[in-house]
Amino acid sequence: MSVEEHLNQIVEKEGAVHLTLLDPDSQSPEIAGKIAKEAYLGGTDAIMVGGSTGAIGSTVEQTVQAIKSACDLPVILFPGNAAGLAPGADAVFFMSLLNSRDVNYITTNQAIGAPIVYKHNIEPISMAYIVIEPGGAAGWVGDARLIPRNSPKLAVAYSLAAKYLGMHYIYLEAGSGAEKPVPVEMIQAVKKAVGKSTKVIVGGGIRDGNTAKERAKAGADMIVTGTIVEQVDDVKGKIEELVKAIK
Ligand code: 1GP
Repeated sequence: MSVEEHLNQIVEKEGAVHLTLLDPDSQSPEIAGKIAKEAYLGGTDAIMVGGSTGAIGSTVEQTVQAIKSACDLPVILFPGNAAGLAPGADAVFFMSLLNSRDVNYITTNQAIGAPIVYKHNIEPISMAYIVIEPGGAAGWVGDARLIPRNSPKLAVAYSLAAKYLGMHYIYLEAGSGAEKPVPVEMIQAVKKAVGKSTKVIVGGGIRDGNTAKERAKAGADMIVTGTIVEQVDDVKGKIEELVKAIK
């Protein structure tokens, strides 16, 4: 079964998927492996590996290897650009930053990266990346025309465009460590418009079970947490809290 089928099956059976994001630039591969194992024990469904700055080349490859040796979870690359691709991962969120002003983040890195994905036989999962205020480093690096928090209509417009372009997943990103996560009203509006078959991923600034639960109830099929998992001492306990809240 492909990683995409596996994730979609979890959405069908359990309600929502929890994804743990590890930025190879934030810790050594060894520590990343340890965090991934705790996250696995806490019930996360897959590990995403990537970041906007510094997550490139051998750093990514070694982090992927360490996570693969530490647990059996699918490892999905979440590259900031083509340099964030590395062999050994099960899948890649093959994404286009739809509301970027910079063609590099819409199609150029995709063209540079596609032959690498092909060569290493990494499963591509087609995804629209839509950056919402405040946007964080992802918004800055990707030169995004940030979607205002109070404009669900614009998020819906981009999401429908993504669906009509054939993308399977839509990632609503508030930016890593965002003070406020993507608003519930925006998630509701996007999910209502794109329907069941297009999966909605939400991330950025989600730190506790309640915040995750509200977003899953609003229609998020997958919840991503990164910063909080890298910060807490009790990774397993934190993941259990988040997973229990959204399943
Ligand atoms: C960032 O959405 C992800 O790309 C995760 O955000 O680090 O705030 O959990 P956090």
